[in-house]
Amino acid sequence: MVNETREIVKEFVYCLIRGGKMPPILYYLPPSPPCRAIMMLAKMLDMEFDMKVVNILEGEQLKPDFVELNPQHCLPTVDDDGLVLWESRAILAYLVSAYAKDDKLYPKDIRVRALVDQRLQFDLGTLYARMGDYFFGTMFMGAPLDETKKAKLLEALRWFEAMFKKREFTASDHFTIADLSLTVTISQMEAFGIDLGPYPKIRAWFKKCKEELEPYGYEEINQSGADALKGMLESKMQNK
Ligand SMILES: N[C@@H](CCC(=O)N[C@@H](CS)C(=O)NCC(=O)O)C(=O)O
Repeated sequence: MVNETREIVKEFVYCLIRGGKMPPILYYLPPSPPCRAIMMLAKMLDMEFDMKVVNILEGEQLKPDFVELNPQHCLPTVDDDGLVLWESRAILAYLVSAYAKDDKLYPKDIRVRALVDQRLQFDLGTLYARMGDYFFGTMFMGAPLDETKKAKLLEALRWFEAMFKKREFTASDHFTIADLSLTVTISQMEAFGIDLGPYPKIRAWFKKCKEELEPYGYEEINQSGADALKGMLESKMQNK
């Protein structure tokens, strides 16, 4: 009853200040890398979410209500007034398009946007994917680390290094959502112990991205999450 009253008051307040629209709901878990990208973007856009923790370590994402919402049962998931989205990079693009005051983070210029999209997909399908392939089996299940998977990850890092020929950031001369997503990936692999020494261009770009994100929770949201996952990985490796 107390909760119901609280919800009614909340809706009433939103009616008054936002013409009736409730803030989007973000289903998340703080250390999750793709969730960290969304949380930092929310700060950059100064937007509010109704934040709902789903503890995937306890299997909460498999509860029927959540699977009904997102049959793929992954985090982050956003519900914006009935528009339900998952895949963090698609969420980043949507949130900028729907809530940013300009298009700087996801430029409308089709040639720049093409590069932002390519970089985002490189992250999703190659860089983040190869990092996960190398580390996550160990981090979640204590499987032995596989050197052939490490070689694939380092190959992707060399490709990423080679992308910094013309621009300061990955897709443009300014920071975009491609940099945000890739910063989370690079910070996570650095926390896991990948040496960025052989990649000077990645290191220079990474430094600039950290400066860019410093006011938007880089340490509290991103680094603390990266360190938490590093702790999980190390504890599984010690138990070997
Ligand atoms: N490509 C997805 C990855 C989503 C993902 O794998 N999320 C993990 C947490 S980091 C998850 O929800 N795992 C639980 C599950 O899939 O059941 C994205 O960027 O959003």
